[in-house]
Amino acid sequence: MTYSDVQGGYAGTGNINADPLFDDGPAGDFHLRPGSPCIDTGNNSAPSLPATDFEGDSRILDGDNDGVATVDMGADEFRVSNQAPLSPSNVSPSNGAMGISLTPNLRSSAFSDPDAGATHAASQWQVTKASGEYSGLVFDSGSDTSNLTSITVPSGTLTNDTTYYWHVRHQDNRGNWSEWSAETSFTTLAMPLSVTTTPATGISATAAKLNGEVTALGALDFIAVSARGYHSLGLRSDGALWSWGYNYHGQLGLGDTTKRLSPTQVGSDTTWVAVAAGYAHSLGCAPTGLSGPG
Ligand SMILES: [Ca+2]
Ligand SMILES: [Ca+2]
Ligand SMILES: [Ca+2]
Ligand SMILES: [Ca+2]
Repeated sequence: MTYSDVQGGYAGTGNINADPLFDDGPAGDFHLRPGSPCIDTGNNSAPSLPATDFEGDSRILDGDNDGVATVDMGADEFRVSNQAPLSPSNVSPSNGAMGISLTPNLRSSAFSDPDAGATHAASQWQVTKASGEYSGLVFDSGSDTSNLTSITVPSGTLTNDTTYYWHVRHQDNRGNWSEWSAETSFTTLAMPLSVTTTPATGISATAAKLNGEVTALGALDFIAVSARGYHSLGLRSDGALWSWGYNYHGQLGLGDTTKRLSPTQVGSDTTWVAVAAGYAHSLGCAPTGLSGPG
């Protein structure tokens, strides 16, 4: 006798002595349970191996999900269950998060599957603008075999100051999809209140860098802005005029030629009603007429 599970043990190749983990042995149910030592431990080249087990399951099946089909010991050929993975959950961004970038990294919980040996084969990610409405999608990764538990939404997909809803599902190595995760939402960054000029032909790298350095516009309540090449002007709702940027020609109207990386008020007048920035000069309009700060 070989390749058998014998209580008390028995000499011979492949024989084992272990609880075979029958479903209900005393009641005559000799189905193997998951984890039984009889699964995939038989001998495929045993003489007169039947094509099916006692209940018609074909022999030989891969019962331990390792990719190699090996016959089981005993009357039963264990058939691996083929259940869907557990529904993942949305990990980040956290639900309701604000100020999220336009290329957020979406992250799901880890893959989990009730079947022994199951592995994570693919995920699918979907982003929508309408809660619970996934027919008109903003983004759909499709069946994605590389971004399994996180994905970065590609640039050009999302827009500023918008609330998005998303969900994700996991697929196991047997092709089963989980249920979709419970939807969560996030809101993208508000549109930054900065004036970015499209650099004209010939604009220097210094000017482009300066545009990138300018900060701190958020607190000012500009009702009109004008920008040209190297500098910008902002008109506040109270009639005050502010300028920032490059100042080689004194175009900021501040009485010097020092560049400003954040808005600086031009004088103390609060009578400005319109502004226009030139290439190397600025014009402001007050009710009394035209005046040039720089
Ligand atoms: Ca196997
Ligand atoms: Ca087997
Ligand atoms: Ca069976
Ligand atoms: Ca499974």
